[in-house]
Amino acid sequence: SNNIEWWRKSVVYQIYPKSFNDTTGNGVGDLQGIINKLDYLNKLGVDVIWLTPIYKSPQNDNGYDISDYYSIHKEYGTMEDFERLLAEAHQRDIKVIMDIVINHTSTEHRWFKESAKSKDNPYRDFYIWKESQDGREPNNWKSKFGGSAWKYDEATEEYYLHLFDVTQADLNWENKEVREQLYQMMDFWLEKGVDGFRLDVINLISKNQDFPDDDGSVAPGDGRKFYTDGPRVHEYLQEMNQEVFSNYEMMTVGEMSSTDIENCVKYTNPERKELNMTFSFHHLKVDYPNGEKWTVADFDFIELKKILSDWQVGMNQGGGWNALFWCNHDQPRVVSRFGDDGKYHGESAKMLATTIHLMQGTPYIYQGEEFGMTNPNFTDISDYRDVESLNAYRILKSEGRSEEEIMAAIKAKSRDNSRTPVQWSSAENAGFTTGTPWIGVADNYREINAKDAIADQNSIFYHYQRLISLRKELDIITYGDYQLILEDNPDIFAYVRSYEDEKLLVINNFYGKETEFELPAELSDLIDYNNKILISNYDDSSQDIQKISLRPYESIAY
Ligand code: TEU
Repeated sequence: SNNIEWWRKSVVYQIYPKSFNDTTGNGVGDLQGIINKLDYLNKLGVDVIWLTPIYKSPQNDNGYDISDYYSIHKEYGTMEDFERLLAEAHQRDIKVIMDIVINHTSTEHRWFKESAKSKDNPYRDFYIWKESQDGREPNNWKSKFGGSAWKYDEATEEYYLHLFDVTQADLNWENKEVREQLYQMMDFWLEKGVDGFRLDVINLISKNQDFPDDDGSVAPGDGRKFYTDGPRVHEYLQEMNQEVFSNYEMMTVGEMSSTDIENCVKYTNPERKELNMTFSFHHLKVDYPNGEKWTVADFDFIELKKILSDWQVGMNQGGGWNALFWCNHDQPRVVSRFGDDGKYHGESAKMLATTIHLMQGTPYIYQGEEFGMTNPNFTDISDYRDVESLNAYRILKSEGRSEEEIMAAIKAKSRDNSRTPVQWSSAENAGFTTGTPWIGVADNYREINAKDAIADQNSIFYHYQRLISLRKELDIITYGDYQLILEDNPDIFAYVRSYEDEKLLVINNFYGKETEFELPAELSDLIDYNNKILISNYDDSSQDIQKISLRPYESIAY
């Protein structure tokens, strides 16, 4: 496209292929299944699809454990299927970005198998091996999936580092040969015509080479402060940009675990030639009391508004660029988490969509979010598949937590909440498969599915379609300044965008009860019958009335 920064006006649709659409009856989604839904995505109006990893993998972490970067995981199809998907998407002017996981590989990868053979194997330094310290792990760092971040290897009597699952060994980015091999791999996919990358936990690739113990003085004391936004991370990204990205008109989005605004400005300010945008997660930890994920808690709404607004202002002032999102394959479904998946299902899903889609950044829609998919009603640990959740169950049990307390926490927080099969219709298995799905279908698929959403002009689907078209139509959404208003109001999330002589007022009742408000004096003229309502979630909101109250979950943008 002629506009080299096409991604500033794009909306990205995230596909988790395993749960998207199965055309072979093996209960697992596949690439042909994605091709069959491209017209549906075109109707929604998205510009880019992001595929989570489709490479060969033992699937211990559903593809984030890659054993061969150059081949397609057999259950998803073949390289020919992928090339056909790419061509079919491009025919519809839909771009395709791939998920690139280069902080670690599967321990099934041939590099790791070589590396583990002996201390003097040429691939030994592709990974991070350390001797034990007084018979114990090299340091006290913790894996994000529980337990120590170090695994002892009997054969060579050393430990290897794994920040995630024990089958996901961290690559040694200090080793230039590793970096060269990874850049070649990225070129391979870009030469095929891929339009960009989502880079998995890319801010973890540079570790403090002293590998010091974490003295726990800064919570969480799990060692993350020694590898998050690490000493050489910006150097590596600038090298990656120089070696690979700069040769293509492409888009890059970095997934930043933990991180902060200052680093994300550095990652995304175009002058630094690193990435185009970043995902950060602080707004998705407002229901983690004291940072503890496996605890059921209401979310802190004031904190949610503050974090999202600080990132809007901080990134804008620094010349950075946010990826905007409520959910992905690691997060619960947003309508169940921050909205109401019962009485006000439609109103709250639309309100949440408006809240984030009229901010500055590139919005991401997670498969099924566009018609309001909810968390499933799983009741037993045997319903779950996610390695993080299954590890948590085992660890919390060993810590003596009761079964019902553990299951309540897993039901609220598990990554499987967003990994149930996309609900295409009210047919068996929600039209996802003619076989047995690899994970259960949410039992509300007869009421909540894409087919019924398409047939209902008032559905959540058409609300997303409208938001996507507004982003193309109005420069104020892409380029306008952002200011949070009514910041202390415990029910309303309201902000004003300003651009040239225009204002865009977005005002959302986040809760299921009527609420009153009064705009600051300098903004009171913003709400009058002169203004055009751009989008609302009650179909009678267009009444020319002076607005001083909002109905349950009511959302209006002027
Ligand atoms: O996620 C990394 C990440 O930050 C989350 O997994 C988070 O650490 C975890 O949910 C604990 O709260 C990326 C991928 O999105 C995720 O699916 C992978 O499991 C992970 O990296 C390892 O590749």
